[in-house]
Amino acid sequence: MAPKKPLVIVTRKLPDAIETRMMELFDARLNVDDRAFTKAELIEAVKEADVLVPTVTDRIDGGVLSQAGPNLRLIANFGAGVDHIDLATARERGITVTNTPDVLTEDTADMTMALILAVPRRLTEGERLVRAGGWTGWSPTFMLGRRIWGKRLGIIGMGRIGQAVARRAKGFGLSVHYHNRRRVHPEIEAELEATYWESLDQMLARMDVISIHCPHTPATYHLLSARRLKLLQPHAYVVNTARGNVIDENALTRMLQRDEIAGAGLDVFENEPAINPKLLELDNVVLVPHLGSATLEGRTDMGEKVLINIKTHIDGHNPPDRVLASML
Ligand code: 8YV
Repeated sequence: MAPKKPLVIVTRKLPDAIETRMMELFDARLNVDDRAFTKAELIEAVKEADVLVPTVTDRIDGGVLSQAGPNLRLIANFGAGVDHIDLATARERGITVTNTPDVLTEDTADMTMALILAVPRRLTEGERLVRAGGWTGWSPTFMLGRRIWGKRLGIIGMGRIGQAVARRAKGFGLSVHYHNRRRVHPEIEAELEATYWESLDQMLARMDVISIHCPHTPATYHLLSARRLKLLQPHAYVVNTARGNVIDENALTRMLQRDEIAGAGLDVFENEPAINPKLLELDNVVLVPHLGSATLEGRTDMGEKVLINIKTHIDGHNPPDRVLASML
């Protein structure tokens, strides 16, 4: 008799090719309706599953994990960020957590670059005007934005995505500056012609555009606090494709309302899908519904990573993308 296949519970609808392979390899329970699990449903899932495949929309906190059944040995997250999972409790309970790094780097960097261009060049503001029938014709002083070429970009978090953004930014004539826990390898710094700032405060005060690429951890919660946001120059732009909680969204909104900074491009928010309603009223912001990695190729590659992590774990090996609580 063939050995029993492990029960893999997937909390959201994944690309078809990934779901089909899940069905072939495992006793997979899919969510074809794509309705987010309630807390009670998550608890039921961790009680039963051998492997849970959650996404950013599932809060796998201590309350959920404390109810996990003895079979749950792996949480194979669909996504790179794991701030929705209580890693310390997972470790205590001997549950391995994996994620999907690398494969979403280029897509997220593209989205970042799109925002770095869209906000100063007033792209969505102009688009709204045209659609509303408000365009009365060209004029030399109509809807002037700000030039990107020759400006300074300050990257917070110079990991894979930060570096991919830096490469693109160089091509657009921005000079690259960064703040990171650790200075990157001198060869990378030389390739990117990047200037390292040990002091985030010092960097913030000197940049034209700030882009966030660090994970959300207890140490980076509101890293851009009201105090730090005030260090920015009034012509500066802020772009965030990392996690909403890294910026104090209310403080940012107040500064945008008062024109204390020039604009913001946001793909992530503190309480997704809720957005501070005052942000919706502002013209100097571009708002995107967490689409950083949302390409068919990216989401399929993320699914492939999930499959590999589950398969290697089930076959008794260390899955390649283990997340350790100590990494954060
Ligand atoms: C994903 C992301 O779409 O990978 C991440 O951390 O923020 C997104 O690109 C999301 O996490 C899927 O769970």
